Amino acid sequence: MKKLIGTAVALLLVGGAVLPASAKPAPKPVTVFEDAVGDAGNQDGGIPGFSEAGFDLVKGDITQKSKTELEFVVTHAAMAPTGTPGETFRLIWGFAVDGTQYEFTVKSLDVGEPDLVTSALTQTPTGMERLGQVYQGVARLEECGFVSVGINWAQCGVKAYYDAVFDPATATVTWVVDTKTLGAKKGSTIVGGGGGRAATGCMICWVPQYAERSLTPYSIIDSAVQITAFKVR
Ligand SMILES: [Ca+2]
Repeated sequence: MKKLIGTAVALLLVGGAVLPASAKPAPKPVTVFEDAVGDAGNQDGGIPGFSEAGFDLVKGDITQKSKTELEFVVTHAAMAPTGTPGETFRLIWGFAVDGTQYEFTVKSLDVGEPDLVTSALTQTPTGMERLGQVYQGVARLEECGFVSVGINWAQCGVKAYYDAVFDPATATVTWVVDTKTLGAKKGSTIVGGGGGRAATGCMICWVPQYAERSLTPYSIIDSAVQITAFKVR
């Protein structure tokens, strides 16, 4: 019996040795929000054409591509062959990493300009380095606080810009962010945003450009809520 066990152990060792070294499974996306199809238009009420134009949120996934990279993918019900309309509409995703509020603002076309509201509040010129340049697909990352200036403003400071890829074939927009800029490390959790966005009805939403800094529930085209937390590995 003893000998038999010894043989079995030897076989196991040999078996282990021939396993390919690259048996690591591919990173799996985690769906952190879902939304109904056909409700894009005004305040989550469907208006013909808005879904086809690429404003109808369906779901959002986060995938940990590596120790230092997180991929964000937002899937829509449909998308025009040219992507969603560019400079005049924005996709906003407010979230928090270990309690710090952040916000992505994503658009398919961006003409670089200084951020006037942020600049006025912080007295620092933000985005000046982007003046006059045209970008195809961009995701702007901001860290957000909340200040009272007569009325309450959501105050956000730009942290970084990332390339955003609009893919009409899959009706998705994808961007990859480094964990360091997000202040995320192993064990960090990414949850839906509160902070200055909490009262606007937009945790995740498509809005016209004019409403970007003065959101009310009346300016939202389609919105979703992130209810699933993502845990950084
Ligand atoms: Ca939707």
